Amino acid sequence: MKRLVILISGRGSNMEAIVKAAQAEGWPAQVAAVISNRPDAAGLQFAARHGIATAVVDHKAFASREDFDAELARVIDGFAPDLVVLAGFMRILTPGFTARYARRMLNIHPSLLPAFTGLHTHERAISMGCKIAGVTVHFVTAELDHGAIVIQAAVPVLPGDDAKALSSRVLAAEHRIYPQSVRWFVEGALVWNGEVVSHRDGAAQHLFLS
Ligand code: NHR
Ligand code: GAR
Repeated sequence: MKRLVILISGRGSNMEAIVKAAQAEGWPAQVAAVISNRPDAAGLQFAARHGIATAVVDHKAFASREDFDAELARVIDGFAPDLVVLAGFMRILTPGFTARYARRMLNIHPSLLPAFTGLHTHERAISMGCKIAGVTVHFVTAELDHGAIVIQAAVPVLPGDDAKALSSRVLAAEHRIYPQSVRWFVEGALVWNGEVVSHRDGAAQHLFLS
């Protein structure tokens, strides 16, 4: 059994999608813990209700990002994960932390990378007049939103969309591609060619939703 630790900061709907898919599809994996940097993250309650260990490492209690990341790593390592999953986790991680989990930490970012790294992706895509938006699952490296891409999903930007409407269309895609990406990792189906990740059997690493 592979062990997963999922990091959240809020609602946790991607974490929920992964927990449910792992159970329903009988993955060779278990969610060992859900960890939040915010004590009030709603997703902690879902995890606790499902018998998953939870922990809070409150970034406000630390004087520096290095101190926060050191404690976060100590708590994560207590659960001995094979994979760390960032699911709406909202703190930028230091290079020491990303190096520790190199090639075993995934993130979901709500844009079609390399467009719109960072925050407020939906507002920015709409204000740029983008006609297609989407979401990317990628491995985490020191450079924000730049690691190897596992799956991308595209959705239309429709006339009259605001950030809320676009984000809910993108979120439906997130709930499909994040469980799929984690499943591929735990099955050992992802292969590295230099800095690029592909699926062992050539499965489609894209999804188009209308
Ligand atoms: N850290 C590294 N080094 N590399 C990545 O690719 C990371 C990362 C940490 C988080 C997720 C993320 C995203 O998908 C992520 C990827 C937060 C911020 C941010 O600016 C940026 C990117 C991401 C998450 N955070 C503010 C900060 O000062 C706080 C914002 C808040 O609390 O609301 O850390 O885009
Ligand atoms: C998701 O849309 C995720 O892509 C995004 O935050 C939301 C979290 O939702 N992540 C980022 O913006 C990272 N900067 P969730 O807590 O319900 O999974």
